[in-house]
Amino acid sequence: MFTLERASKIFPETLAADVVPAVTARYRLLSAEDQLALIWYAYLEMGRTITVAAPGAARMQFAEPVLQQIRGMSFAEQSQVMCDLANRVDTTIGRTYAAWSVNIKLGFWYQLGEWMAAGLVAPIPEGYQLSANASAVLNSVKQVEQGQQITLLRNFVVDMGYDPQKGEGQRVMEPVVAPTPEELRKKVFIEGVINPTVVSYMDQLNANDFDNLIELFLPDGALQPPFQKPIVGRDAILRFFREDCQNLRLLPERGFAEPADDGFTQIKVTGKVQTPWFGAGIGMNVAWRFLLNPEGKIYFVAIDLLASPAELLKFAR
Ligand code: ECH
Ligand code: GLY
Ligand code: GLY
Repeated sequence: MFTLERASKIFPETLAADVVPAVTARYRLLSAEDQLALIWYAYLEMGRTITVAAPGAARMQFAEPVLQQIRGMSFAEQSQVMCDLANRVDTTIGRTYAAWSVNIKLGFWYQLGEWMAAGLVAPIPEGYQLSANASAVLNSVKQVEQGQQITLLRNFVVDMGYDPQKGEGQRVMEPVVAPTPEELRKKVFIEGVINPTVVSYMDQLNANDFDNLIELFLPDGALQPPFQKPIVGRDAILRFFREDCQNLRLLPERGFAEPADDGFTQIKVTGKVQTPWFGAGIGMNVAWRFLLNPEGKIYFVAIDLLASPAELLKFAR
């Protein structure tokens, strides 16, 4: 019998970008001032490449009241709010922030960054000196590939605010878009994989067709996002899809299927993923590791952010 524990170990040769949790851990040890300055420098370094379409979306209405409140403050108060968010202090804004979905949090900081650049919100003080540790972390951020950089930035932003429920509560999220109409869907082609569950998974996620997508999973199935614990059960997975997975672009390239114990099938696919925040500008190298039951339902799927592009071609037997 497969357990989640065992399922999560399929295709053990897959090399994930462990540099991401390593750098995140070092970042967490820095002072709030250093954290904010480091993110600012990293963000500038990346040329502030966010596509304008993403933050302009419906999500901004949720952050708007807090953004306006902050805009009305003095520079000293604004700096305090930002430090409190980074320090995860229990404040009203900290609690509001923590209850937002990831995309609302990202949109909030995107707006603050624009206002900082325009001089409307307290900038990082001119000539601010990063501590030696913060400089070292910033250097590490600069050295990793772009897909890993944006994963780091996303982690930093997700970590902020004060969440009394430690992630267990209901989140404020943007509305769910309608699925792409059938005739407008682009279908994937995966070299080496004709498995209909895997192909449907890619096509339905690309079409934001979450209600059909969830039907591919077993009731006790699980999905493990990069660097996270598995999300278990259809309800929780569906909530995750609706909250965090709109408008993703999955570009699977190739894969490999083989029989596993008890009539199960394990399938590894590699390729790229684009987020609406950066569009085609940044392709993240990922692997999907599927474990399907004898009826072709998903018992487990892990998404790994790969250590390097070389991993895209690694299918050890
Ligand atoms: C400024 C200074 C002060 C402090 C801060 C600032 C602003 C920072 C800003 C940061 C913006 C960062 C952004 C990052 C976005 C990252 C998105 C990523 C998405 C990855 C998605 C993946 C999807 C994989 C999946 C697949 C599946 O099959 C199942 C679902 C799922 C500068 C003001 C803070 C503005 C916008 C990394 C990999 C493929 C698991 C989701
Ligand atoms: N580009 C649309 C979105 O960000 O959701
Ligand atoms: N290559 C066979 C399959 O994907 O199912």
